[in-house]
Amino acid sequence: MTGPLRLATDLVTPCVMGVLNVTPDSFSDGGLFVHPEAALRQGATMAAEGAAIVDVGGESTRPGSDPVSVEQEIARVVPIVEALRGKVAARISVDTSKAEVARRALAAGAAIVNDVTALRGDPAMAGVVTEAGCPVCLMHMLGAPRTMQEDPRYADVVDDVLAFLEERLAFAVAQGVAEEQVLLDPGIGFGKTLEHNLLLLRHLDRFVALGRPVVLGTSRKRFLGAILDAEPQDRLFGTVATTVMGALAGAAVFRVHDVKPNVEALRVTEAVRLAGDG
Ligand code: 9MG
Repeated sequence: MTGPLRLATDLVTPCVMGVLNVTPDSFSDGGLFVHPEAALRQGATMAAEGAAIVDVGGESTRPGSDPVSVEQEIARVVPIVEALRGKVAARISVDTSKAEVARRALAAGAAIVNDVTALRGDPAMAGVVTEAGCPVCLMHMLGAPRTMQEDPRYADVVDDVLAFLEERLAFAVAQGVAEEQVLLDPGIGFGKTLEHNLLLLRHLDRFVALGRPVVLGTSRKRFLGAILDAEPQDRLFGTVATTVMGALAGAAVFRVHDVKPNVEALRVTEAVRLAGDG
């Protein structure tokens, strides 16, 4: 695969983005994949199970987490991107809000930037994305990971998150990012109560109507634990339920830890959704 990834032709059918946290402290898999061999094995497994994208992140964004330095994040992420590049049959995205981390990861072979701050975290990030001509995911978050779950409030969560994403899309385009390269994400769990998350999922079709591919990240998240009274490793069936609902609403990319069950759920959902279309 050469040249920048073009979203318009590459990410049109729903696909899975596998989560590869190379952090010691992520909420459900912290510490498991910090070594390049373990990360490479996990990336290869996720690709073999059908992940179109492997999302490599070196800073935890779980509620209450502390930021890490640019140097530390580069030291975690870049060797893993290099280890995966050309060896796994999936695109690599870099989960970062730091421009220098994104720049180094793109140079090492990443093809997509997943920025949970939607270009608000680092004023240089839009330039890095524009320069690379790569896809970028802009996600909604209220506040910062450290404090975002402390009494989040909205006038109307769906209207507010929609307005935010429209504003960030316009900002990105004004900064030179091609509109066709932008993905949008309502940011499930990022400064949201259980009710907020449920309303965003129920009204996901309104995000799809913005006209850009929608990324959905529900995997093993706390709101599923609240509904199911289950620990992260026991939230798979709840995650799969949201993948199916998301696909029916028209979401494009499903960011998950458990690739195979979600890929299979998507394949069945798509088969039914397209039945009779020839
Ligand atoms: C890094 N990260 C954690 N959760 C996420 C989500 O829901 N969406 C995106 N785009 N990234 C996420």
